[in-house]
Amino acid sequence: DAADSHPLVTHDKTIEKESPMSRTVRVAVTGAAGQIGYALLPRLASGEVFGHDTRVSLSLLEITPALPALEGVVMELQDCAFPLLDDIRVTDNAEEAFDGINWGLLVGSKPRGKGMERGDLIRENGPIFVGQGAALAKAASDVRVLVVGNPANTNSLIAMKHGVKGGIPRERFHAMTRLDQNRAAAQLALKAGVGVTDVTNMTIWGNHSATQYPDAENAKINGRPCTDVIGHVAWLQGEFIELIQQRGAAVIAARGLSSAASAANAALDHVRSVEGATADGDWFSAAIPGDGSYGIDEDLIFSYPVRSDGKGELSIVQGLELSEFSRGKIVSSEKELQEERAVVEGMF
Ligand code: NAX
Repeated sequence: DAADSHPLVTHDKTIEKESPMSRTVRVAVTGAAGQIGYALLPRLASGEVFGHDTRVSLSLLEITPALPALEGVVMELQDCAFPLLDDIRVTDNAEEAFDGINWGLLVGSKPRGKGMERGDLIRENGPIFVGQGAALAKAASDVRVLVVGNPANTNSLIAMKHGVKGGIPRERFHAMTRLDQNRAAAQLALKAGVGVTDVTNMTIWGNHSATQYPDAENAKINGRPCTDVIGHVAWLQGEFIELIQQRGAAVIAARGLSSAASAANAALDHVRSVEGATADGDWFSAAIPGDGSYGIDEDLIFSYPVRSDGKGELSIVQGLELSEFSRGKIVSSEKELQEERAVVEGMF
Protein backbone atom coordinates (compact mmCIF):
# COMPACT_ATOMS: atom_id res chain seq x y z
CA ASP A 1 0.00 0.00 0.00
CA ALA A 2 1.56 3.28 -1.10
CA ALA A 3 0.07 5.11 1.87
CA ASP A 4 1.83 2.84 4.31
CA SER A 5 5.20 3.43 2.74
CA HIS A 6 5.07 7.18 3.17
CA PRO A 7 7.57 8.04 5.90
CA LEU A 8 5.65 10.89 7.46
CA VAL A 9 2.14 9.65 7.57
CA THR A 10 2.23 6.01 8.54
CA HIS A 11 0.98 6.31 12.07
CA ASP A 12 -1.08 9.42 11.75
CA LYS A 13 -4.78 9.15 12.32
CA THR A 14 -5.52 12.15 10.14
CA ILE A 15 -4.43 10.46 6.97
CA GLU A 16 -7.38 9.75 4.81
CA LYS A 17 -6.87 7.04 2.30
CA GLU A 18 -9.10 7.71 -0.65
CA SER A 19 -7.69 5.01 -2.83
CA PRO A 20 -4.68 2.73 -2.56
CA MET A 21 -2.73 5.28 -4.63
CA SER A 22 -3.61 8.42 -2.71
CA ARG A 23 -2.67 9.72 0.71
CA THR A 24 -2.99 13.13 2.29
CA VAL A 25 -0.32 15.21 3.93
CA ARG A 26 -1.59 17.96 6.17
CA VAL A 27 0.59 21.07 6.14
CA ALA A 28 0.18 24.17 8.29
CA VAL A 29 1.60 27.48 7.12
CA THR A 30 1.72 30.43 9.50
CA GLY A 31 1.87 34.00 8.27
CA ALA A 32 0.03 32.64 5.27
CA ALA A 33 -1.13 36.05 4.07
CA GLY A 34 2.43 37.38 3.93
CA GLN A 35 4.69 37.57 0.94
CA ILE A 36 6.49 34.26 1.50
CA GLY A 37 3.10 32.62 2.03
CA TYR A 38 1.93 33.93 -1.30
CA ALA A 39 4.91 32.36 -3.08
CA LEU A 40 4.78 29.17 -1.04
CA LEU A 41 1.18 28.08 -1.02
CA PRO A 42 0.55 27.50 -4.75
CA ARG A 43 3.68 25.42 -5.02
CA LEU A 44 2.78 23.35 -1.94
CA ALA A 45 -0.64 22.68 -3.40
CA SER A 46 0.67 21.88 -6.88
CA GLY A 47 2.09 18.50 -5.90
CA GLU A 48 5.70 19.37 -6.65
CA VAL A 49 6.81 18.78 -3.06
CA PHE A 50 5.06 15.64 -1.84
CA GLY A 51 4.62 14.04 -5.22
CA HIS A 52 1.82 13.61 -7.66
CA ASP A 53 0.21 10.73 -5.76
CA THR A 54 -0.12 12.71 -2.53
CA ARG A 55 -3.04 14.95 -1.71
CA VAL A 56 -2.30 18.09 0.25
CA SER A 57 -4.48 19.55 2.93
CA LEU A 58 -3.62 23.10 3.97
CA SER A 59 -4.07 24.72 7.33
CA LEU A 60 -3.44 28.45 7.25
CA LEU A 61 -2.76 30.51 10.35
CA GLU A 62 -2.81 34.29 10.48
CA ILE A 63 -3.37 37.01 13.02
CA THR A 64 -6.97 38.20 13.08
CA PRO A 65 -6.45 41.48 11.14
CA ALA A 66 -4.85 39.56 8.26
CA LEU A 67 -7.70 37.05 7.86
CA PRO A 68 -9.53 39.11 5.19
CA ALA A 69 -6.38 39.27 3.05
CA LEU A 70 -5.92 35.56 3.61
CA GLU A 71 -9.41 34.96 2.24
CA GLY A 72 -8.15 36.43 -1.02
CA VAL A 73 -5.25 34.00 -1.08
CA VAL A 74 -7.67 31.14 -0.45
CA MET A 75 -9.81 32.32 -3.38
CA GLU A 76 -6.77 32.24 -5.62
CA LEU A 77 -5.81 28.77 -4.41
CA GLN A 78 -9.32 27.58 -5.25
CA ASP A 79 -9.04 29.30 -8.63
CA CYS A 80 -5.90 27.34 -9.42
CA ALA A 81 -8.09 24.19 -9.37
CA PHE A 82 -5.17 22.10 -8.16
CA PRO A 83 -6.15 18.45 -8.59
CA LEU A 84 -4.28 17.41 -5.42
CA LEU A 85 -5.48 20.15 -3.10
CA ASP A 86 -7.94 18.81 -0.53
CA ASP A 87 -9.43 21.09 2.06
CA ILE A 88 -8.10 24.49 3.15
CA ARG A 89 -8.51 25.43 6.77
CA VAL A 90 -8.18 29.11 7.72
CA THR A 91 -7.87 30.24 11.31
CA ASP A 92 -6.33 32.66 13.78
CA ASN A 93 -6.11 29.92 16.40
CA ALA A 94 -2.79 28.07 16.48
CA GLU A 95 -4.13 24.93 18.12
CA GLU A 96 -6.81 24.63 15.48
CA ALA A 97 -4.28 25.24 12.73
CA PHE A 98 -1.90 22.57 14.02
CA ASP A 99 -4.47 19.85 14.65
CA GLY A 100 -3.03 16.63 13.28
CA ILE A 101 -0.53 18.26 10.93
CA ASN A 102 2.43 16.42 9.42
CA TRP A 103 4.42 19.57 8.64
CA GLY A 104 4.33 23.01 10.25
CA LEU A 105 5.96 25.75 8.22
CA LEU A 106 6.25 28.60 10.70
CA VAL A 107 6.73 31.65 8.51
CA GLY A 108 4.71 34.26 10.35
CA SER A 109 6.46 36.73 12.59
CA LYS A 110 6.78 40.46 12.97
CA PRO A 111 9.24 42.16 10.66
CA ARG A 112 12.12 44.11 12.10
CA GLY A 113 11.05 47.75 12.48
CA LYS A 114 13.21 50.78 11.73
CA GLY A 115 16.06 51.18 14.20
CA MET A 116 15.15 47.91 15.93
CA GLU A 117 18.06 45.90 17.32
CA ARG A 118 18.27 42.16 16.86
CA GLY A 119 17.67 41.71 20.60
CA ASP A 120 14.42 43.68 20.32
CA LEU A 121 13.28 41.52 17.44
CA ILE A 122 13.99 38.38 19.46
CA ARG A 123 12.01 39.68 22.42
CA GLU A 124 9.14 40.75 20.13
CA ASN A 125 8.84 37.49 18.24
CA GLY A 126 9.75 35.01 20.96
CA PRO A 127 6.24 34.94 22.47
CA ILE A 128 4.75 33.93 19.10
CA PHE A 129 6.86 30.78 19.22
CA VAL A 130 6.05 30.10 22.86
CA GLY A 131 2.38 30.02 21.90
CA GLN A 132 2.90 28.05 18.72
CA GLY A 133 5.24 25.54 20.40
CA ALA A 134 2.62 24.96 23.09
CA ALA A 135 -0.11 24.64 20.46
CA LEU A 136 1.97 22.08 18.56
CA ALA A 137 2.48 20.14 21.79
CA LYS A 138 -1.29 19.94 22.26
CA ALA A 139 -2.47 19.45 18.71
CA ALA A 140 0.16 17.53 16.77
CA SER A 141 2.34 14.50 17.31
CA ASP A 142 3.76 13.09 14.09
CA VAL A 143 4.92 16.50 12.95
CA ARG A 144 8.00 18.16 11.53
CA VAL A 145 8.45 21.86 12.06
CA LEU A 146 10.40 24.28 9.91
CA VAL A 147 10.79 27.79 11.29
CA VAL A 148 11.35 30.47 8.65
CA GLY A 149 10.27 33.55 10.62
CA ASN A 150 13.24 35.46 11.99
CA PRO A 151 15.28 35.11 14.12
CA ALA A 152 14.62 31.62 12.82
CA ASN A 153 17.09 29.54 14.84
CA THR A 154 16.13 31.00 18.19
CA ASN A 155 12.42 31.00 17.38
CA SER A 156 12.74 27.31 16.57
CA LEU A 157 14.57 26.71 19.85
CA ILE A 158 11.69 28.34 21.73
CA ALA A 159 9.09 26.28 19.84
CA MET A 160 11.12 23.13 20.52
CA LYS A 161 11.31 23.79 24.26
CA HIS A 162 7.51 23.88 24.36
CA GLY A 163 6.88 21.21 21.75
CA VAL A 164 8.85 18.56 23.63
CA LYS A 165 6.56 19.04 26.62
CA GLY A 166 3.83 17.46 24.51
CA GLY A 167 6.05 14.56 23.46
CA ILE A 168 7.22 15.83 20.08
CA PRO A 169 10.85 14.68 19.68
CA ARG A 170 13.30 17.59 19.74
CA GLU A 171 14.80 16.46 16.42
CA ARG A 172 11.57 17.44 14.70
CA PHE A 173 12.30 21.17 15.09
CA HIS A 174 14.27 22.82 12.32
CA ALA A 175 15.09 26.35 11.18
CA MET A 176 15.72 27.32 7.60
CA THR A 177 19.22 27.89 6.28
CA ARG A 178 18.39 26.38 2.92
CA LEU A 179 18.08 29.79 1.31
CA ASP A 180 21.64 30.52 2.44
CA GLN A 181 22.79 27.17 1.04
CA ASN A 182 21.11 27.88 -2.29
CA ARG A 183 22.55 31.38 -2.43
CA ALA A 184 26.05 30.04 -1.72
CA ALA A 185 25.83 27.23 -4.29
CA ALA A 186 24.55 29.65 -6.92
CA GLN A 187 27.41 32.10 -6.32
CA LEU A 188 30.04 29.36 -6.42
CA ALA A 189 28.54 28.08 -9.67
CA LEU A 190 28.65 31.58 -11.16
CA LYS A 191 32.25 32.06 -10.09
CA ALA A 192 33.35 28.68 -11.47
CA GLY A 193 31.29 29.01 -14.63
CA VAL A 194 29.44 25.74 -14.00
CA GLY A 195 25.82 24.75 -13.52
CA VAL A 196 24.33 25.03 -10.06
CA THR A 197 23.83 21.25 -9.81
CA ASP A 198 27.59 20.81 -10.27
CA VAL A 199 28.03 22.34 -6.80
CA THR A 200 27.45 19.82 -4.01
CA ASN A 201 28.24 19.39 -0.31
CA MET A 202 27.37 22.99 0.47
CA THR A 203 27.31 23.66 4.19
CA ILE A 204 26.01 26.67 6.02
CA TRP A 205 27.17 26.54 9.62
CA GLY A 206 25.44 28.32 12.47
CA ASN A 207 22.85 31.03 12.59
CA HIS A 208 20.63 32.34 9.78
CA SER A 209 22.16 35.78 10.25
CA ALA A 210 25.20 37.76 9.26
CA THR A 211 27.41 35.43 11.34
CA GLN A 212 26.51 32.35 9.31
CA TYR A 213 29.48 30.58 7.76
CA PRO A 214 29.09 29.35 4.18
CA ASP A 215 31.82 26.69 4.03
CA ALA A 216 33.58 26.65 0.67
CA GLU A 217 36.37 24.47 2.08
CA ASN A 218 34.14 21.40 2.22
CA ALA A 219 32.05 22.22 -0.86
CA LYS A 220 32.64 20.38 -4.12
CA ILE A 221 32.35 21.30 -7.76
CA ASN A 222 31.92 18.32 -10.05
CA GLY A 223 33.24 16.15 -7.23
CA ARG A 224 36.45 18.16 -6.78
CA PRO A 225 37.21 20.45 -3.85
CA CYS A 226 35.72 23.83 -4.56
CA THR A 227 38.92 25.47 -3.29
CA ASP A 228 40.90 23.67 -6.06
CA VAL A 229 38.43 24.52 -8.79
CA ILE A 230 38.02 28.19 -7.87
CA GLY A 231 41.50 28.58 -6.44
CA HIS A 232 40.99 32.17 -5.37
CA VAL A 233 41.31 31.74 -1.59
CA ALA A 234 41.07 35.45 -0.82
CA TRP A 235 37.74 35.63 -2.66
CA LEU A 236 36.43 32.47 -0.99
CA GLN A 237 37.40 33.68 2.48
CA GLY A 238 36.33 37.27 1.96
CA GLU A 239 33.97 38.54 -0.67
CA PHE A 240 32.12 35.24 -1.09
CA ILE A 241 31.28 34.86 2.59
CA GLU A 242 30.19 38.45 2.88
CA LEU A 243 28.07 38.20 -0.24
CA ILE A 244 26.10 35.31 1.26
CA GLN A 245 25.88 36.85 4.73
CA GLN A 246 24.58 40.11 3.28
CA ARG A 247 22.45 38.72 0.45
CA GLY A 248 19.16 39.21 2.28
CA ALA A 249 20.00 42.86 2.91
CA ALA A 250 21.03 43.30 -0.75
CA VAL A 251 17.65 41.98 -1.91
CA ILE A 252 15.85 44.35 0.45
CA ALA A 253 17.94 47.28 -0.80
CA ALA A 254 17.14 46.44 -4.42
CA ARG A 255 13.53 45.36 -4.16
CA GLY A 256 12.33 47.33 -1.18
CA LEU A 257 11.01 44.04 0.18
CA SER A 258 12.73 41.00 1.64
CA SER A 259 13.34 37.77 -0.28
CA ALA A 260 10.07 35.97 -0.82
CA ALA A 261 10.14 33.78 -3.92
CA SER A 262 13.60 32.46 -3.08
CA ALA A 263 12.66 32.00 0.58
CA ALA A 264 9.53 30.05 -0.33
CA ASN A 265 11.52 27.99 -2.79
CA ALA A 266 14.09 27.19 -0.11
CA ALA A 267 11.41 26.11 2.37
CA LEU A 268 10.08 23.65 -0.20
CA ASP A 269 13.61 22.42 -0.93
CA HIS A 270 14.04 21.82 2.81
CA VAL A 271 10.87 19.75 3.04
CA ARG A 272 11.82 17.76 -0.06
CA SER A 273 15.33 17.10 1.27
CA VAL A 274 14.00 15.87 4.61
CA GLU A 275 11.43 13.60 2.95
CA GLY A 276 13.76 12.06 0.39
CA ALA A 277 16.95 10.11 0.95
CA THR A 278 20.06 12.25 0.42
CA ALA A 279 22.19 11.25 -2.55
CA ASP A 280 25.32 9.23 -1.69
CA GLY A 281 28.20 11.46 -0.69
CA ASP A 282 26.17 14.65 -0.63
CA TRP A 283 24.43 16.60 2.11
CA PHE A 284 22.28 19.67 2.60
CA SER A 285 22.17 22.42 5.22
CA ALA A 286 19.56 22.72 7.89
CA ALA A 287 19.49 24.23 11.33
CA ILE A 288 18.59 21.41 13.70
CA PRO A 289 19.08 20.60 17.40
CA GLY A 290 22.68 19.72 18.17
CA ASP A 291 24.05 16.42 19.49
CA GLY A 292 27.52 17.58 20.48
CA SER A 293 28.93 17.11 16.97
CA TYR A 294 31.95 19.30 16.22
CA GLY A 295 31.98 20.35 19.88
CA ILE A 296 29.09 22.75 19.30
CA ASP A 297 26.67 23.59 22.13
CA GLU A 298 23.90 20.96 21.87
CA ASP A 299 21.22 23.22 23.21
CA LEU A 300 20.97 25.36 20.08
CA ILE A 301 19.24 25.08 16.75
CA PHE A 302 22.41 25.29 14.67
CA SER A 303 22.94 24.83 10.97
CA TYR A 304 24.98 21.75 10.07
CA PRO A 305 25.67 19.55 7.08
CA VAL A 306 22.82 17.07 7.28
CA ARG A 307 21.69 13.87 5.59
CA SER A 308 18.23 12.34 5.50
CA ASP A 309 17.61 8.59 5.49
CA GLY A 310 14.47 9.16 3.40
CA LYS A 311 12.26 8.11 6.31
CA GLY A 312 12.31 11.57 7.84
CA GLU A 313 15.28 10.97 10.15
CA LEU A 314 18.18 13.41 9.87
CA SER A 315 21.79 12.98 10.92
CA ILE A 316 24.64 15.41 11.13
CA VAL A 317 27.48 14.56 8.75
CA GLN A 318 30.50 13.56 10.82
CA GLY A 319 34.21 13.93 10.31
CA LEU A 320 34.47 17.01 8.13
CA GLU A 321 37.81 18.74 8.36
CA LEU A 322 37.61 22.24 9.70
CA SER A 323 40.50 24.65 9.29
CA GLU A 324 41.37 27.20 11.94
CA PHE A 325 39.62 29.76 9.76
CA SER A 326 36.43 27.66 9.63
CA ARG A 327 36.50 26.94 13.37
CA GLY A 328 36.76 30.65 14.13
CA LYS A 329 33.73 31.44 11.97
CA ILE A 330 31.68 28.60 13.44
CA VAL A 331 32.49 29.59 17.00
CA SER A 332 31.46 33.19 16.40
CA SER A 333 28.07 32.10 15.07
CA GLU A 334 27.71 29.71 18.03
CA LYS A 335 28.43 32.62 20.37
CA GLU A 336 25.77 34.74 18.71
CA LEU A 337 23.21 31.95 19.12
CA GLN A 338 24.15 31.53 22.77
CA GLU A 339 23.58 35.26 23.25
CA GLU A 340 20.20 35.02 21.53
CA ARG A 341 19.29 32.09 23.78
CA ALA A 342 20.21 34.12 26.85
CA VAL A 343 17.71 36.79 25.76
CA VAL A 344 14.80 34.31 25.59
CA GLU A 345 15.72 31.81 28.33
CA GLY A 346 12.87 33.13 30.47
CA MET A 347 10.42 32.03 27.77
CA PHE A 348 11.34 28.31 27.95
P1 NAX B 1 5.40 39.36 5.71
O1 NAX B 1 5.44 40.49 6.67
O2 NAX B 1 5.02 39.61 4.30
O3 NAX B 1 4.41 38.24 6.26
C1 NAX B 1 4.44 37.81 7.59
C2 NAX B 1 3.04 37.41 7.96
O4 NAX B 1 3.07 36.84 9.25
C3 NAX B 1 2.07 38.58 8.00
O5 NAX B 1 0.97 38.33 7.13
C4 NAX B 1 1.64 38.64 9.46
O6 NAX B 1 0.29 39.00 9.62
C5 NAX B 1 1.88 37.21 9.89
N1 NAX B 1 2.02 37.03 11.33
C6 NAX B 1 2.58 37.87 12.24
N2 NAX B 1 2.47 37.35 13.46
C7 NAX B 1 1.83 36.18 13.34
C8 NAX B 1 1.40 35.20 14.26
N3 NAX B 1 1.59 35.34 15.58
N4 NAX B 1 0.78 34.10 13.79
C9 NAX B 1 0.57 33.96 12.48
N5 NAX B 1 0.92 34.86 11.56
C10 NAX B 1 1.55 35.96 11.99
O7 NAX B 1 6.82 38.67 5.82
P2 NAX B 1 7.49 37.62 4.82
O8 NAX B 1 8.27 38.35 3.81
O9 NAX B 1 6.49 36.62 4.37
O10 NAX B 1 8.57 36.96 5.81
C11 NAX B 1 8.17 36.17 6.89
C12 NAX B 1 9.36 35.87 7.80
O11 NAX B 1 10.37 35.18 7.12
C13 NAX B 1 10.03 37.14 8.35
O12 NAX B 1 10.31 36.93 9.73
C14 NAX B 1 11.33 37.19 7.60
O13 NAX B 1 12.35 37.85 8.31
C15 NAX B 1 11.63 35.71 7.46
N6 NAX B 1 12.61 35.33 6.44
C16 NAX B 1 13.41 34.26 6.72
C17 NAX B 1 14.31 33.77 5.80
C18 NAX B 1 15.16 32.60 6.11
O14 NAX B 1 16.00 32.27 5.26
N7 NAX B 1 15.05 31.92 7.25
C19 NAX B 1 14.50 34.45 4.50
C20 NAX B 1 13.34 35.27 4.08
C21 NAX B 1 12.67 36.05 5.18
O15 NAX B 1 13.41 37.23 5.40
